[in-house]
Amino acid sequence: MKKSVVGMLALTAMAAAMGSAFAQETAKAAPAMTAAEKEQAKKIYFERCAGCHGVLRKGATGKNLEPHWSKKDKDGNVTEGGTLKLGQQRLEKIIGYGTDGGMVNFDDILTKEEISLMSKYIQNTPDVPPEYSFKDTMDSWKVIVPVDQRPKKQMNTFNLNNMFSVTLRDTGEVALIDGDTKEIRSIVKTGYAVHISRLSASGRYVYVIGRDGRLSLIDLWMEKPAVVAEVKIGFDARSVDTSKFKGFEDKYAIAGSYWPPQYVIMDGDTLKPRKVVSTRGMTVDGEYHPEPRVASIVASFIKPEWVVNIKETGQILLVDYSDIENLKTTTVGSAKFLHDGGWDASKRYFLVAANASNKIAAVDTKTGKLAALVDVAKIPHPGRGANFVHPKFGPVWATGHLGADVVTLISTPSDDKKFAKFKEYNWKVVQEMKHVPGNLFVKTHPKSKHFWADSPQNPDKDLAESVSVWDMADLSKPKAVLNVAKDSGLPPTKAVKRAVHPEYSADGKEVWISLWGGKTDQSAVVVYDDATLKVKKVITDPKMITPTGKFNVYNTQHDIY
Ligand code: DHE
Repeated sequence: MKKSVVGMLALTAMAAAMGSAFAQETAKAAPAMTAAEKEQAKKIYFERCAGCHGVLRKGATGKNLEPHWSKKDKDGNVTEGGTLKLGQQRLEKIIGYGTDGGMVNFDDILTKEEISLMSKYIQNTPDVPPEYSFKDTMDSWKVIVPVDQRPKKQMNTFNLNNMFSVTLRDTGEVALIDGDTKEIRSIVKTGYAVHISRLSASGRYVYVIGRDGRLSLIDLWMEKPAVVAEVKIGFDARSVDTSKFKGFEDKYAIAGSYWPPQYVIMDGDTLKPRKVVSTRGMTVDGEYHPEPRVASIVASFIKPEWVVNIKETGQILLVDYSDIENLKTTTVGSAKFLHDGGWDASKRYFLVAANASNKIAAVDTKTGKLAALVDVAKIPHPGRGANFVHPKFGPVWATGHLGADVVTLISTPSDDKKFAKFKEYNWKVVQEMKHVPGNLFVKTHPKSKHFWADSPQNPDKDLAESVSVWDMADLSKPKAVLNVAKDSGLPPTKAVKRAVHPEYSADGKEVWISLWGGKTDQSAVVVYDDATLKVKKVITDPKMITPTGKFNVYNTQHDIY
């Protein structure tokens, strides 16, 4: 007993000494900042940096940004240092001009003073933001139109199947655009830098998640669709989906939070919080991680289950929602860092990018096991990916890459006898189609003969403003490159108008591309005829500010891609 008290005292003294040595080192080396400067930098960090580097700055898609971090080789020699080692000048250069490793340049987004401020900020020890409890979630919950006061049938004449929910990123809104007439039917206030929209199984409700964790529920049956319920599920979020298995249609919603690292299960028609589950725990390498963020979430059609992909741990969770009081979860280890993904054509396998490992993980939702870990080119970024039948290799799922000049085609299994001869290719990369780096999203449609890929993160302005289109019947034919900015007829601007996120109309005959311009520039959604690749309509409006993701109701409801 005595010994252990002495031991504890010794440990406490050691910790205090270490703590003060650490504090002295930080205080000595980290540039001083006023409280106002820290507040300003904290806001910029949340808005611009946390998505890739993490709130605690342990790194994911982006590098570790802790002041004292270091990477050692097998002989124990330090090969890379933290932000204190990099120092003010080097950090300013990295933030301003970007790196070959994939860090984008911020010299056209942040001022010189802001770049200097951020360089100072990241040499200081990261702040740990507060937690967010079930009670906090509950306190934020608002039902704006109670269920019994909502329409009993569709009160408008829109073809709801072909509505598009379009993210207006910088205004924190979504535009609901009629796919048939191309008219904006409603602009709805949602969360900050709104990220994605998903549909309820019935197609009636749209769920929109903002980066600030605000989840908005829109009722498409109203004469003018509007938000009927809201809840804040955390401080920083990216993903949402609904229960789609037979018998559970429109019953539940689930939203994933980046900070705090947790997911929230809610009632589907009111967003009443039902359960909060933390995702903190061990990585696939067996190390504890304090910030394992919830990346993509998708609802299974073959089981009452969500596939919840945890970025930092590389664990894929299969969350069974048939009894949420006694929640059962299967944990499938894959690789780091999980990001976005989509179903194969059979909707049995979910394929997700482990982007820092340059791998695609495929989980078999029928058996609840990992089906494959496929090595692919640098930084896969599929969006939801794209499925088609390759003339030589049968059913394939495609992913683009942020860091490589190819689109990768992976053979996927099928129970259809006519595809039995392609079994030998399953889970192999069967082809890499030549593209350009900086690709974020790929898309096709079961009724289309074309395959579309954007390249909005390419440093070349022309390429960032263009999309590429392949003829799937003959992939050896040169791809068509369409300059969407020029095709839009909008006046040229110094700021890049990034052509981003191809999305099909419900009938698979049109492809909608966002032109994501500067906040004060005129932006547009350009609609192409998929058969002729000619512009059919340029949807533009002073309110159309920074459009990015577009979610066609029917295709999103049924996961058609
Ligand atoms: Fe996204 C999907 C995270 C930046 C547009 N984005 C996703 C998903 C995740 C994610 C986890 C998958 C959600 C799902 O399926 O449940 N995105 C992140 C980031 O962490 C990141 C890299 C940095 C950040 O700070 O947010 C980031 N994303 C962007 C953008 O800058 C984009 C291009 C423009 C924008 O609107 O912000 C963007 N992300 C999108 C879109 C989807 C998406 C359009 C949905 C694709 C789909 O077809 O389903």
